[in-house]
Amino acid sequence: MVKMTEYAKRRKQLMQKIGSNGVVILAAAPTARRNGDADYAYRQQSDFYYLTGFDEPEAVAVIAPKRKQGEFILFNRVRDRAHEIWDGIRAGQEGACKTYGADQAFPFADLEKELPGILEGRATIHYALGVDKKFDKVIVRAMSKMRGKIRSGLQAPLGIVDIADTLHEMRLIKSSSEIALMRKAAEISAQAHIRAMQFCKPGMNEYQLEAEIQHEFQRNGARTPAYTSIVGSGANACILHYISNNQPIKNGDLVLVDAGAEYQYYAADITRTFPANGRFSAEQKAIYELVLKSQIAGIKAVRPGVAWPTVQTVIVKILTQGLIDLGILKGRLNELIAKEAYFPFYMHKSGHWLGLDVHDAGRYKVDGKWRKLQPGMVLTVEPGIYISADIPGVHKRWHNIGVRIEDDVLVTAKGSDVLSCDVPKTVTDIEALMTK
Ligand SMILES: [Mn+2]
Repeated sequence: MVKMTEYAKRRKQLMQKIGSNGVVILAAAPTARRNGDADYAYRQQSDFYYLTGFDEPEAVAVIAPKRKQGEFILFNRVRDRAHEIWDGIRAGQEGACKTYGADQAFPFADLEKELPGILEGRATIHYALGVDKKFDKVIVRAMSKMRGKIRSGLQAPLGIVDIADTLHEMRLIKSSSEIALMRKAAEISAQAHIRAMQFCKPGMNEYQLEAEIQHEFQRNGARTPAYTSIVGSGANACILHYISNNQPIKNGDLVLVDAGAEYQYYAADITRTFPANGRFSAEQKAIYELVLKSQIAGIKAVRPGVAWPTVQTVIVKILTQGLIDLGILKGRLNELIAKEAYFPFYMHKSGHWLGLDVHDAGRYKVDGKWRKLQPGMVLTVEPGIYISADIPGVHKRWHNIGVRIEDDVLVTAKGSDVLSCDVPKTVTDIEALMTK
């Protein structure tokens, strides 16, 4: 659990970053209607949650440093018995202050009335423009309303600054309580992958394996996956974002499972690839061990001070050399790397930041330069090789072998810590687990 005091600390830190003439405005995620009057389960917007811990819809958080009436202002739903009977208890304005530490709370309906007054005298609004189009208009209306009153001495904000410059830089470095939650999310996800390997049998459908994964997530308190699980067998393993998960798993197929739980808002993102029948064929094993070798080397490259793309460079070199050794690519290593000959087989990056979002906030380049890794960052390392049958010039014994291996890696002072290390990934360990 992240304590309320930590949210307050984050707001303090953010206020120091933006200075006393800035103001932060965050809108809660809208509720998503599934159909008729049935909603999807509500999930708060990650920036909003990171600063408030508040998980109700129809809310706006404003953080205004040095504001006399209070620096943390929450606009949220009023308590209303009729709605609460149907949808559950609301914090209301009293709860916003008592439970969530707001200095001031207003009914959500008062937002447009109160906002210009709060923005007065602030030079810059720190805001994620373009994410919530409807709310963008609220901000623009408040700003133009204030501009109309400039002649009467009112000071209107001059501009909008992307929240990525401030808040997202904070989100990139995880606190110890965040790391604990991410470790838990990874542990639950690891158990789900182990269960998938144990339950997998040729003749099952992909969705049945997905159900085993979901079962393990949910019984451990992770109600939803952090993203739609990918369970792709045979040729489907070569489709990067395959989520249909509705084909029968055939004997001799490889199964690629990319699935991670969301636990108390934090994501895990793990991929494993295993043989449907528990035994790798010679070709599957060759590709698998190549991907694994590159993944282990990629993880080894993760440590403070290393530029983020170094991980990719390490992976690309090993994969390209391996494809030469297997006779799939022909030519000299450096030339093949230079012309990206590996690209038809490995067409994505080495990974991404991980946190409240599966593709988490934080820039990859700062001032035009690739970012260097720092302790507290969490990133995925996920090389793959995908040999679809339509790549020209590849012998058909390699066809439809799709392998990706992905782990969640925390950068530590000394190097790294693999949060998702509980899932087996060597050929021997996977075969042992599956044929037990
Ligand atoms: Mn990933």
